[in-house]
Amino acid sequence: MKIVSAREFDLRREVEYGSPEQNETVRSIVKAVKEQGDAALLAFTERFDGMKLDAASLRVTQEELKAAYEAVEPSFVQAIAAAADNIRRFHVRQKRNSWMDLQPDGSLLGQIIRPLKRVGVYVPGGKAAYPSSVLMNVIPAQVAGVPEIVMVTPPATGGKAGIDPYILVAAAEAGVNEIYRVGGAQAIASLAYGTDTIAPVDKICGPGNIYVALAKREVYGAVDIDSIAGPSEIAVLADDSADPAYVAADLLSQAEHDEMASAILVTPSEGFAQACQAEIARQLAELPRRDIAGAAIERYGAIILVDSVEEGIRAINRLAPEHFELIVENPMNYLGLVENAGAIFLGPYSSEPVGDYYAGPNHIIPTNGTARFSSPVDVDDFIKKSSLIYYSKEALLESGATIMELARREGLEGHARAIEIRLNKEGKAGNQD
Ligand code: HSO
Ligand code: ZN
Repeated sequence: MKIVSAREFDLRREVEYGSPEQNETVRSIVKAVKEQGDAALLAFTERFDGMKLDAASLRVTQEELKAAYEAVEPSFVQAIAAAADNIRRFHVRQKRNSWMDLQPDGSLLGQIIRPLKRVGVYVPGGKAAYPSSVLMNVIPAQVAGVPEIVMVTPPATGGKAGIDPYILVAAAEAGVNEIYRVGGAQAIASLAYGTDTIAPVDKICGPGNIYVALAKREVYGAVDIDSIAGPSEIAVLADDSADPAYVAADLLSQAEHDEMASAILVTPSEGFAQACQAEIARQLAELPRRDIAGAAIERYGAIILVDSVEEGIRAINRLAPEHFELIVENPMNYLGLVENAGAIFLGPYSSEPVGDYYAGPNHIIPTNGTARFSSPVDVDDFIKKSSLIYYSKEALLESGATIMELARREGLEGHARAIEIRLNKEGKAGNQD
């Protein structure tokens, strides 16, 4: 990994919008499923996944879920359950309450919080099917109180044999048992518009390939969607107090996700920079996914030398990384300076995988500099709010004239009269008592 001097370093990468052909394909798949429902869904499943299914076999059965438990190690079930507990406990802290304020004049103002009714979670096929991501999507929705959570995943997530049992166990441990073996743009369309077999949802979340991403964009508006996550990022700010082997390992932990992943070290110490550089090379050579991690650090990796920890934090704020590890002496002293980072990991023992799997915070975190204005997935992503207004007669008589003035200023006489008609009647009635 190259060492560069302090300068503006931008970790932003190309966002994929798909080729015109891919966009066209997705549009036609979505349209066909919207119009023909199950028939189109089954035809696309046969064409793209090579699986000839009928409507009755789309849904994963209780027996399959049971078989999945038998196919995985008991220690995995325990590990998933322990992670789910931590994730649930963390997200429970985010719950909001509806509120109402009673005014002295008897009027009431408030916000009513309600969960979304039905949410669809997409789980991709192949190697990127992470059981941990199932928990990270499902648990905040559950904590929000979403009564119906449904999962879709391509029929051969686990290769020819069918759906990956680890995914099924993660779903079941999280409490999801409505699962359909459908994937790609056709799965997104069926969640958005519904078919005879799959009832439509209010929101679709979860990662997927370019076709899934384009399909989510296509159905947005008919349903809500989550933000489209980019490749993983880690930025570490470390000084001489850090262990270069730990820092190198943490950088590689994200680099192994994707050839487009980004791993950046920021340090005020040239000695540390060199030691870390050597460690990265040494550890990379031993890493099973060295091809992916190597490509990532080659393209999107850097070691940035800065004059001080404070300057390092300014560089981090410009990057706004998804994950930020601060491994310096007394990291707490600098926390207040950190403005832009999706998740902040403090000290030498808060290695990023602690957050990826276990600690409790969500691992779906804004990428590509978007931590400047957005937040990790949480319970708020699965609720909606209704405003509540109850005006008493007294309150309307008091403020009616002001409202009418604002309405007439906008040339909206009908608005003004809706108030006036009440003032005329009630005002007189009011004067009588
Ligand atoms: N670091 C990834 C999440 C993940 N890591 C899943 C392992 N499994 C993006 O935040
Ligand atoms: Zn990760």
